[in-house]
Amino acid sequence: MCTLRMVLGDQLSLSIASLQACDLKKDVVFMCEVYQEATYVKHHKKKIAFIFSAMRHFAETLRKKGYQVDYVTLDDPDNTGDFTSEVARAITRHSPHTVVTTFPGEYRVLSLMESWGEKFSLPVHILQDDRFFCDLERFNTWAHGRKQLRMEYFYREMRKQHNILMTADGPTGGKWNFDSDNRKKPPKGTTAPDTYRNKPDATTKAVLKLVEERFGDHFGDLEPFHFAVTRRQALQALKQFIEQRLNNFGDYQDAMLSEDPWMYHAHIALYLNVGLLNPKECIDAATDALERNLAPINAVEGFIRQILGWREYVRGIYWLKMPKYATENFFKHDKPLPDFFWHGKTELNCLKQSILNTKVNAYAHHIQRLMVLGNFLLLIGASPKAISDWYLLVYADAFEWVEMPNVLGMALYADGGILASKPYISGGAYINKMSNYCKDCRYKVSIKTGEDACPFNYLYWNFLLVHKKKLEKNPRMAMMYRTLEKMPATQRKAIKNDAKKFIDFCALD
Ligand code: DLZ
Ligand code: SF4
Repeated sequence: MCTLRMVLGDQLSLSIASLQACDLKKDVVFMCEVYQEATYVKHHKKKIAFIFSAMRHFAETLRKKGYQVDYVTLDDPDNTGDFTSEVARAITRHSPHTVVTTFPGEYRVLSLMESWGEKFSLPVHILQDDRFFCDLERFNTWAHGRKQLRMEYFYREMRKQHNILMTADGPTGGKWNFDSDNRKKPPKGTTAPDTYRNKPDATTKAVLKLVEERFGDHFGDLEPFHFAVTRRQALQALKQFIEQRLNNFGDYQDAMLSEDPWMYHAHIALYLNVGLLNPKECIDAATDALERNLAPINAVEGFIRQILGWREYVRGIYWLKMPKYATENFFKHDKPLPDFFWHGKTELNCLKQSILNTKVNAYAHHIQRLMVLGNFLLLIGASPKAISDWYLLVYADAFEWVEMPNVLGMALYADGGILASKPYISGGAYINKMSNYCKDCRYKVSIKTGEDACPFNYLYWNFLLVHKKKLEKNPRMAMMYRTLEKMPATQRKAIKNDAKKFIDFCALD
């Protein structure tokens, strides 16, 4: 009798726990493309194609290495469409004595796995996912008894524990964090070296056809499709970033340009999150670039903080706080998403650019996601659940463990401050400072109220007025409330009127 070893679509690593004790002669590796996973939120077409193609390539790699792989494709006529019934069919085919899985990236999938033992009268082992620097027990120990769970302190512990960017005297370069160097505006005419582009092979072409046929009504452009779908290609994408863009990654990390959706960012989160790359090799590549003087410390530290600090930290928060975290709604917001989030036809140029980038690429960089899209949705009072679902489905790198704390905690402050020390809100001036969007916008960023005013301006002050009770005691908000106090009553009234009109208009759109 064999062991059935399950590998999910975001577990495409040869070192994944469920494969670690595999008996090549006896055991069966089980993978399945299922309708329910692609549609419980209607994922971006490009994201589905990426996952299916990467899964098929991974199955092929396993076969070449001698594994016995049972792979169910989406168009298999017997495919029942969900994990539980596909595992049931696989058990009928192979009569295993045990099912082995790796801890998944979603609470919903963990609950399914936990029901299988009883359902199938078989032992089901859910092994820890050891592809992270910090296991969940270690995170919980760090979090235990702390009033505030700030990423910065967690990150410093990770740096020390794993001896990354450390010298005998302390952090490399004398500081833990070089973010203050990372907010430069790119000089006119800046063009960053292009992102990695891979040509679809026959496997990917078959997947693209399948996705168009079965998920044609989902959000997003399927083609051009140029993501890496194998480990070899993902390593190439990492190398290209390290050699061509890392040097400027820090300086222009927060900059947004209409003509360049990719900028100097890495665009490797999707590969890390499905397991084609592992976090350690990405960090090693960056420290190596620092040692070879290919990139400065502010770039290397900023990149490493995302992987060693932020990524590990949000995963810890997700598993510590679920399932309650999914329902957090500190501001009691309940508005639907404006329709233009699905097509990008809006006169607010910053939103138009960020949504269209998302639609074409299943990608937008972090400051578009945070300062433009998240900021706007928070200011208009859209429902955190609707927003979280949107982010989960539109971005190729979004899996719930990483998406949910970023959206509910960081972008929306829906958790009331577990993750962030204050809501991340801004008026138009900051968007203007970091982008070239405003010069081509129908609205005027310098005007505060009225027909031509940038909506971010009055929405920002309106938000502070509406949520005064919840926010005025926060010391980091004190300055804004002092400014608000000094505002003439007529101006406050104009702000409220403009905001109401605009928010009503968004609901109609
Ligand atoms: C996101 C996704 C999609 C679109 N399709 C599949 C699939 O067909 N098979 C699969 O194993 N996983 C898929 N995933 C990922 C899951 O929805 C889910 O996020 C992870 O299994 C959690 O670890
Ligand atoms: Fe966005 Fe306002 Fe600038 Fe227009 S003026 S692009 S709405 S920030």
